[in-house]
Amino acid sequence: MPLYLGLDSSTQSLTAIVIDADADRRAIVYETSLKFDEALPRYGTRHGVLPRTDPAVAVSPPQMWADALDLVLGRVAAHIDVSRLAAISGSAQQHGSVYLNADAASVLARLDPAREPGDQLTRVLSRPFAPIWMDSSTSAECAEIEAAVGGAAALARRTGSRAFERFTGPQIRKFFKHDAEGYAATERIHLVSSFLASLLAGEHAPLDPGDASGMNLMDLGSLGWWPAALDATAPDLFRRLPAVVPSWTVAGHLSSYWQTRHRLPPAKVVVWSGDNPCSLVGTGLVREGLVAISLGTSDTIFGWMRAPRADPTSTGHVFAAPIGGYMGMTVFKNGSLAREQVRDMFGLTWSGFSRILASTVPGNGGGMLLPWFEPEITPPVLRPGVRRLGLAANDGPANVRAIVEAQMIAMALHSRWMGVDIRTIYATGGASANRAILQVMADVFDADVYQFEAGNAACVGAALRAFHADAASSGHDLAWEDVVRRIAEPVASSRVQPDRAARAVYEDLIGRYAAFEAEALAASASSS
Ligand code: ADP
Ligand code: XUL
Repeated sequence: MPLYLGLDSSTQSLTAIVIDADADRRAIVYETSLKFDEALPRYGTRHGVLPRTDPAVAVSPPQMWADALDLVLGRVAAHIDVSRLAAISGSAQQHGSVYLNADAASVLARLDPAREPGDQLTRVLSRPFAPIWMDSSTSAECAEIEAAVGGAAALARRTGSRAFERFTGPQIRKFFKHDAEGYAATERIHLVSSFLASLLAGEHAPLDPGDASGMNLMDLGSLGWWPAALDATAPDLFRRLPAVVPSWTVAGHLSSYWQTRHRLPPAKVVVWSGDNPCSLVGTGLVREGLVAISLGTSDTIFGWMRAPRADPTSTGHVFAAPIGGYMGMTVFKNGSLAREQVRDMFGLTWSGFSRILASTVPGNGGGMLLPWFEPEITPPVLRPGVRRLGLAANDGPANVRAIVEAQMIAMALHSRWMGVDIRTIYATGGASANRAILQVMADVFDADVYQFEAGNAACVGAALRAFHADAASSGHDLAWEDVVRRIAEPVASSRVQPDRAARAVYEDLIGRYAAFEAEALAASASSS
């Protein structure tokens, strides 16, 4: 029976999950993961990002992602019966872009299997590093693009989002403005997802509409490029972009490089998507009215939507969903790394952090903080800085509770636009292993929270997308409810229930937090 491989190239790590999709034996049969910083120290990244002097700039080396793929595929080949591997798909951190020159097509097709891929790709990069989703250096380009298409609301109506600094269109514009020669030498601009799919297939791969929605370039209605947005971004952009194809398209087959290097079969390479669209599948959110929260490097809250519903507050996004239809999402940059900062400030381990959460009281006696260690996406904060109210900066326990409460309250406030009455939350991402954090989530949202067997729903979603696409390519249109069964289902016994006594506390605190946040935003607007 066939096996399906899902890969997830995230900010900090690369994960592989193999599933056996047989109806009777359906299960995850192999999982492996590596951290970029630890497995590939020669690239010098910290948390997957190159050292930063300007907090607004965040870039990573594309060769590192390629070498990670090589290491992980080597492990997969050593642990599974490769003759059963039918199809591979992937998930990647969204928005990041890789710029390739005219030699890329021939180099991708003829990589030397005796050597690692990263080094061989250096000569095809027309921009040495890839700007990633943590970059917030393109405010000028955002304003220019919005002005050229008739304003932020017009851009949001067509593409699903107003211009955001990390979105690929503004990043492309910045490259064109600051390095016109590099732009001229660029033959193809890939997202991380289509770059890695191209590497697997040995030829330029297309994009799926889910990940293409994170560019400020795609028309959500037609699922094709919106000419006005392309014109507003950079000249002659259309020919540099991959085609946008349905998420279940088979882009090619594993190239001879991988067949020789790791003795893998010519398995189908299914178009990759972004990590959040893949997480929608991996948490089984294939119907309306449910939400998932991913606590990864970024914290995100998202749910499936039948029809696109714009966020009147302009903080959220509407993306095409990889199962058809749409997804609403709100993204926070100060997620896991902000929690880690507080953990490290007070010399704690995660279990110490959890014990504090369990032994401090909801509401923190009114003490609050705004968790803006880094420039924030939601709400938009370009000049970072943690603000505290009724909270001493050196009070470890109170700061631990305050950061998690702030993050959960911000998520509750800024997801209201989705119009979902949240009774149940599916939790995923690295920090979803922490039940003390999930208890604060349950209390703030007054909702039940569930965990999954595999903490990485994006990777599970990629494997399930490979399964679905393999069937679709042989004429079997599987229902998504059937695709996700028994793999993307929450663990029933993992339920974390809200504490009823916390309800009144949080009703009050959410209002006070909203006022505190609004005041801080107004103060920073008036000082700039
Ligand atoms: P990404 O996919 O964005 O690279 P992950 O979903 O793998 O990130 O999450 C990684 C993060 O998970 C780490 O930065 C770490 O802070 C967090 N994490 C891991 N274990 C725990 C834990 N027990 N409690 C809280 N956070 C945790
Ligand atoms: C989504 C976003 C992040 C990245 C990294 O819009 O910026 O969630 O996908 O995970």
